Amino acid sequence: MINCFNEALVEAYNSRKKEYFAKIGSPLSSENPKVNNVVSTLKRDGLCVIENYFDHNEALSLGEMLDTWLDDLKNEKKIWEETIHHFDDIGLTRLLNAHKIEGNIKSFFEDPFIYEVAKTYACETIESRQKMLERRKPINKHGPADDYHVDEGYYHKFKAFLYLTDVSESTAPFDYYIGSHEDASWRIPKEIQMHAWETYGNEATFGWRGNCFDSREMDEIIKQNNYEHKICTAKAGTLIFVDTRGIHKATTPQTGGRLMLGNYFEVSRKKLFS
Ligand SMILES: O=C(O)CCC(=O)C(=O)O
Ligand SMILES: [Fe+2]
Repeated sequence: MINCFNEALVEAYNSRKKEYFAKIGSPLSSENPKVNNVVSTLKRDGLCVIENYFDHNEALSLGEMLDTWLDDLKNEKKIWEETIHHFDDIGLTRLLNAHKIEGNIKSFFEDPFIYEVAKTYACETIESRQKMLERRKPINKHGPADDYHVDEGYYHKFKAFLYLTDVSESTAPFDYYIGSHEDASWRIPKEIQMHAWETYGNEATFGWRGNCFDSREMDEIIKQNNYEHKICTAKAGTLIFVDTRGIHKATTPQTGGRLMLGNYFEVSRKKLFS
């Protein structure tokens, strides 16, 4: 295994990070007060929850319709050339490029408010890179995202989730530590490990990307930083904006499933660095 803290590696990580922030450009300056309100909450907390963004009943019936549709597709591997990912062992179904579903779903993925928030919060070069319909069934199996992790170290990763079911503590709420998106000393070794993983690959780092936290690490980080724990229980129609560079996890559903749409934003590394 490579030594993550050798000087050359740390230097390469520092210069890549510097280059990233030099290249991404500035955030958009929005004139919309609603956008600016969301963005200031996001800057402070890393999370902003907007209840009733979609009408509750409409969101519920959309969720029910999609639930039946996904049941009908349970043996299909593809729909309109798109792969349907069935992770039956953890009760997870994912359909990428879900904007191809006409109507309210397509409009959610094209919603200019969401794009403006992403660009004002992060930078103008951030793009929607994944548009996902996701369902989690309550089969009581722990999934890989059910442990605390960050999606990225310093690379922007920003998500807009729309719940299409009422989400309680036992039906897979999104779980986040408020304020953990900010710079802090615990991030640095994680970022260096992720840099090593990206540079040398799985083999060199024994498959350990370094973005997850065990309970001992979590206890230490929470104690030192005093982050507030937020479990996002909310009704269907709730929109959640989140900077997933902060510490978060999914929750294993117990009593019922969860359906949601997720628009995932990133700055393309390929465009920046090649
Ligand atoms: O499904 C969830 O609640 C969150 C999953 C997650 O870790 C993510 O979207 O980054
Ligand atoms: Fe995540």
